[in-house]
Amino acid sequence: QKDSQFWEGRNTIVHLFEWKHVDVAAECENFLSKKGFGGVQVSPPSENAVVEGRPWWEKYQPVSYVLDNRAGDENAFADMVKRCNDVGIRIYIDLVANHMASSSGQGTAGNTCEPGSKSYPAVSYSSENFHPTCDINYNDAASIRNCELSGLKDLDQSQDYVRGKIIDYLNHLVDLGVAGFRVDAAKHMWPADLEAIFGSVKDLNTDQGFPSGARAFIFQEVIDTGSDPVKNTEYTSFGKVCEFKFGIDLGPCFRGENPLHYLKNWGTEWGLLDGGDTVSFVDNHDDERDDNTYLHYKEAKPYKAAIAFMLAHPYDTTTRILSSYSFEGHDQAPPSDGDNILSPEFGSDGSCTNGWVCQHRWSPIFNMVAFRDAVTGTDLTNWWDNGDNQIAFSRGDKGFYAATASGDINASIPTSLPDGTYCDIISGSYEDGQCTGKTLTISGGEVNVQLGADESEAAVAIHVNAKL
Ligand code: LM2
Ligand code: CA
Repeated sequence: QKDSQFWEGRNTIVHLFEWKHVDVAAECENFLSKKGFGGVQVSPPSENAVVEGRPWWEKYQPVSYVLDNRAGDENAFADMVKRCNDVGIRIYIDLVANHMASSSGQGTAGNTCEPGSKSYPAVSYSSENFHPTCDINYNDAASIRNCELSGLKDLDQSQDYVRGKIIDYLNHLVDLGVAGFRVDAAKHMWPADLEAIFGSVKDLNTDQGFPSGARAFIFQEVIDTGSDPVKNTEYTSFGKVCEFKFGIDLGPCFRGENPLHYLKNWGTEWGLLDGGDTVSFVDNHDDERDDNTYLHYKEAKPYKAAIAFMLAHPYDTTTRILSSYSFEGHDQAPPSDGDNILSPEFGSDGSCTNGWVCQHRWSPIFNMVAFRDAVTGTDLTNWWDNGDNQIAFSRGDKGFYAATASGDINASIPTSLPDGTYCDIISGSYEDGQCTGKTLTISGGEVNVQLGADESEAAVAIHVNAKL
């Protein structure tokens, strides 16, 4: 179903890509719960193939549904979910159910598999549980569902036996307190099979704070950019879908390749699905590696302004932020010491140091999560643009955002926020009644905006909870 199960007054899922369970647990307690986040997407937690060089993508090659891989074992997983739920942070796992490993040998929990003969005894799956091997033809919907994605052995989810194994895995996760599932490669599975599987998963665990009768949040990876025979709308009757057009269209605007003022009617008029059916994001773990249309951490200035726009905008959706590690090539492993993934370390300013980028700890990003909480329930008002690459808007009487992708903004812009002096939470933070960044003044119903194109940030944002 489509309810994220966030605590009231919380928003946004952060994907703590490749983080260990023990570190996620600490982050829920020390940071995410204090900054207003709603939940965490964790990398696939079940046993995966061990691939030479330990690339991140070995986690997309399941060997079994035993909870034990480089992120931690079942005890660590259970402890993480409990500690996060206790402070109001929901955990969503990345569910790899389309396929099983193509790499042979021992998996991370010590079980073996033989992809050549499609044998995964620890589940157990054998060759009759898989579709016959074939290469995907992307012009044909049946081939997209029944053939092998990158040569990974393709499970037949129409079989009751296969459904039962996946349902058992999901029920176990629900018992441990998870709130939902990011569905990997959903486009490569039949919607009717997924609907049957998710419909059979038990209600969320009331011992971990979920209301009685609450159902798992489903958000599915269906890459639909318009040209494909598989439509994301085939999947929206029983869950949400990840809206890839969001980042594809937003990236060029903030990079200065498409005038920002076109964002005036951002949302369904741009061809995005209704926000009630989507999870929005500026980049994900695949796009930051493989697709330069999307903005990502290496283009930090427009990236931060675009994420701030996403979090300021009322397009009604579940927002998601990627938190990743610095890398050069597609295959680069997470920060590690031999076979062990390293825990993130933090500098005195709270930023991560040892290879982890930690976008969620960048102040313009986490401050905008607080902005989104502060403006809940308001509409977009007072749209302003200069006919080109400068925009601004208010969220009723609660918040205001402005950005430039070229040229300096020197303007007095009408707003419904009360007169006064506010802290710009993009250039600094509001802490103990003080502002560490720029301040903006509103008088006579107009906010005076000075934002130079050569400043280190491309946006400003103020809200009622950061008023001086
Ligand atoms: C996804 N969504 O549908 C994930 O978001 C994406 O990260 C996964 O690919 C993909 N589906 C499969 O779950 C990653 C990675 C690939 C990697 C696969 C499987 O981007 O590079 O493929 O996981 O580990 C690797 C090799 C590839 C090889 C394949 C099978 O890179 O060259 O294909 O394993 O051996 C022959
Ligand atoms: Ca498939």
